[in-house]
Amino acid sequence: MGESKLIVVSVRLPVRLERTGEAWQASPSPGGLATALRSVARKRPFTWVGWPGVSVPVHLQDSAAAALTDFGRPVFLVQKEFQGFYEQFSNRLIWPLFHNISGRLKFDRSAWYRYRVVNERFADAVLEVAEPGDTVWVHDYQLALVPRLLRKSGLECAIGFFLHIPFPSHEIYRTLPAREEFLLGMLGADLIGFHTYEFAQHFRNACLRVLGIESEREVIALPDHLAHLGVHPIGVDPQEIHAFAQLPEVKDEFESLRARFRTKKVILGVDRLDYTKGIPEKLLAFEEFLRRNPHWQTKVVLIQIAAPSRTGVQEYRDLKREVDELVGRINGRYGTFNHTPIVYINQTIPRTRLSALYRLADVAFLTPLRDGMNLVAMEYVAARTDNPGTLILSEFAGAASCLAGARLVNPHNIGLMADVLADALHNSSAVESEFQGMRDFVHANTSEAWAQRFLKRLDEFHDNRRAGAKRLDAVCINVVEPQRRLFILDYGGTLQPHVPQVSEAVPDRRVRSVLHELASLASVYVISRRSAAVLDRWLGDLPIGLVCEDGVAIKHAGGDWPAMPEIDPTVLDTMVKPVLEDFAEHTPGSKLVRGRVALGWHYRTVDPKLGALRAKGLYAQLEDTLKGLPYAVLRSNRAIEVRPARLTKHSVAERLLESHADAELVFCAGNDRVDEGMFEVALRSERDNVITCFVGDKDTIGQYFVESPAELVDQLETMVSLWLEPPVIGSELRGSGAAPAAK
Ligand code: ADQ
Repeated sequence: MGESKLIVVSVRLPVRLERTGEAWQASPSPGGLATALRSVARKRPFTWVGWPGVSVPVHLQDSAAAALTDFGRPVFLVQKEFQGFYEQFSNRLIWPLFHNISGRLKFDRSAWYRYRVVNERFADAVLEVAEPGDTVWVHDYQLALVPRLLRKSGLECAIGFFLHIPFPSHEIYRTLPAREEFLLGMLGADLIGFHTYEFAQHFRNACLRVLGIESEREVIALPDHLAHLGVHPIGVDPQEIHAFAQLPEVKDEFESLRARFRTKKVILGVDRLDYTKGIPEKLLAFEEFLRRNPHWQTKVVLIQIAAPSRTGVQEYRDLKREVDELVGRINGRYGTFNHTPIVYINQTIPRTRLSALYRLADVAFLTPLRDGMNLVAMEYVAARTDNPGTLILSEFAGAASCLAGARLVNPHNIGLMADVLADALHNSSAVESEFQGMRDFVHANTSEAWAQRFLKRLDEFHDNRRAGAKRLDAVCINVVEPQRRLFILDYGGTLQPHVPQVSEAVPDRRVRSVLHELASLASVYVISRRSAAVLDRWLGDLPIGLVCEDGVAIKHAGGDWPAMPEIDPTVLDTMVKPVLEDFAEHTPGSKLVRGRVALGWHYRTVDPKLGALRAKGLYAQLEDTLKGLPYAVLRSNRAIEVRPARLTKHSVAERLLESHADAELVFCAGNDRVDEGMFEVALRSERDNVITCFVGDKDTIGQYFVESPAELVDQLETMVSLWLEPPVIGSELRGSGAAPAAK
């Protein structure tokens, strides 16, 4: 195997693809990401996966791919896909939502469908070029599902994901209809990078509130791996910006601009024409500044460069009209024969030219309503090598958390921005020491350093990865050979999804049928929170064992329930109840729940953050209070419960293992921490074949996991069919060739 390669996946390949007749020509079109990856790409084999930026008819895709060989692996999209995936779902839903732009969500199911399909296409393209040991780095919100798709495929690579835009607070994120799948998509990565600590915390919070995953610091634990969260603010390339400034044509341009604006102060705005960039707010603030400061009216000019962007989207066309009108109004009101207050250029201009403008401007005025980072702020700092300037920057740009010498403004406060502008122009000799601090940051945190640091951390995490649970796949595990089998299956959340109403928790036809079939091949026990009477009604006609009230009594297949145990309530009433009452009183939304043998504190409707915090404290206190007594303190899904230790699932598992001492295969499935107590017992039993399977997306001590009860039922069905029709000797299956077994 050769040296491992880096595969970068982004929506666009850094290329311009042009067609002449049936032939294609590709030329580089480097953006910020390509620049950032330059030095990394020199050091190791490198491939880029992305869309080449134009629609390519199917019959010409081979020739286009050939023209693109040196640039990467193209993913071709037809117009419909592009429209749904890119324009609709990515740019009309995720983009405004993640930038806190309120308004009605435009969730369109067909666009979401396209988004998923296109993400699958990107993942497939990666799988075609990836080899074990490679590193895959996926970029941005358009491809959020790719990390998980790659992980699910079993790819043995380090997977990184970087979000270039903000991650919103959970109140906003929760409104996204596809919120679970989108989060889980990103969580497929080993390392998820954000520009700021705030965005990373928002993401962590969303994992807690949307998926119910509690996390420690910057690690989200999933069944099969750890997803680390990293704060990696992107940078620019100061050397390149400096080199631009040395070009003769740039020097000439700078001199001619300086001569033209000799008697004036220059304020500069450079933005994509995007509604998140706060261009109307900036223009209104400039207008207000002129109104409040008449003496500046002919002595200051605002140069606003606005690169056309997403012109196919209605919101962007509306913005263009709004900006055109504002510029017209302000220039009409404050312009003279010799002076135009706003020089407005609605074009993408060469970056060399931008560097001349950065050098010219006394003030850079950048007022995004929300921005992942804002590279223009950094480019401005990097360009001002000889004299400092004033950077007025929105506090809602990620860059505000890195550039300590900037004057921060709230872009929604027009009057305040006008005052800050006036102050900046009055005191235009910017403080050199403050500016130097920003220069130091920009030089230390270049785009190349950003890429190198991210990849270094990604490789470290991947090298130190723990062996997580594997996805349960009945075909690949050795379920065929053992002949005596014991199945211990939790019910709610494991065989059947959790539902709020008991009446809806009735087992469906598939569950009953698979239990029935399984019972002819194994000893099967179903453990549930429900009473003996309910379990009898639901499952009593099947030839299986039942365990009621989470461990209170066992009824063996074909037998009767034993007498239900009576317990002395003294400990629960005198030692446990007062503690739980105290916690319930101080934790709004939580409550005490009394069972026949147990006392619980439930916090399902408590704010998840508060609930997790209190649960930790309560657990520790109860453990301490009950030390040495035969009681168990159990943490389950958003509940803490105390019950006699002999009436727990843990003790049921011990008894079942004892009474089935000859079982060669023990299969145990559950969906919360209490069920993991059963896993421990099964794993400690040292049988030859123990399979513990967790249902859900949280961290587990189980060896295997499935995502949902439906997936578990699928796998149980597969096991049954493997036993009924065992594979022939010599097939790929391990443990094949066993005869169908009797129980
Ligand atoms: P963008 O939203 O594109 O990027 P930004 O960070 O400001 O925003 O980068 C824009 C780039 O385009 C800059 O390099 C700038 O020089 C250039 N540019 C802007 N206007 C131009 C014009 N008229 N002509 C030529 N060039 C122009 C997304 C996120 C950001 C995040 C970046 C990088 O929205 O928040 O900083 O990715 O992660």
